[in-house]
Amino acid sequence: MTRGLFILFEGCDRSGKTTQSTRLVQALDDSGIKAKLLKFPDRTTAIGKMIDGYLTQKSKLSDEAIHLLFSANRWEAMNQMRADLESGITLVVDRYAFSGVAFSAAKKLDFKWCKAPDVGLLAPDRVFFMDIHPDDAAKRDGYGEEIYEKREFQIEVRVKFFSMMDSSWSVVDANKDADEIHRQIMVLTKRAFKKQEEDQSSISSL
Ligand code: 2DT
Repeated sequence: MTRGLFILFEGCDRSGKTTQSTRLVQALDDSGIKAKLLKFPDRTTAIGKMIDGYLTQKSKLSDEAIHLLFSANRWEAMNQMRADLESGITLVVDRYAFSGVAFSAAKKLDFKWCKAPDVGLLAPDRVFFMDIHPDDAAKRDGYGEEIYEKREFQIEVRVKFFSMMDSSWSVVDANKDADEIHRQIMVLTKRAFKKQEEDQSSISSL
């Protein structure tokens, strides 16, 4: 049994992550590859509901406390994610630990401190960074409804994302047409499957 791949979409708000991750899962399903879409924060759990209250500005939490809740929200999904990957299901994930670090470090929390609670989480095989300048994102529908959707802050978040990139990341121009982006992501995803077929690498950790 070959394991599934862990494919992650990261990016600033309104960069099209949700649209593209949904389309990727559909396309994988259509081509006979079992795939599941996950989103962080998962607002359906008890921890996720606390996060949702904070994001929609119904409740207040310290920067440190919300950071740890975001991390705990990933940890509570870990056993299921591992089981899925081991059973051959590919996981397409909309935001993860890099969002956790980028958003909290943009609030000036210590970078190393921000990374610490996520150490040991499953690591993605490929990361697609949906890159859009915050000025362009601000023109998209619904922008500004949540706590972090402010221009200066998003610019800082984008810088933090760039500081965490390594060779497993691909920067995707999120200003392009959605169909064109989807085609590019399919090419990169097929390449990732081919590489996994050759390397047979096991799931690694952050
Ligand atoms: P969505 O708009 O994608 O639901 O994200 N965030 C997210 C953090 O600050 N830390 C995290 O660990 C994660 C996963 C990014 C909601 C907002 O929550 C931010 C935007």
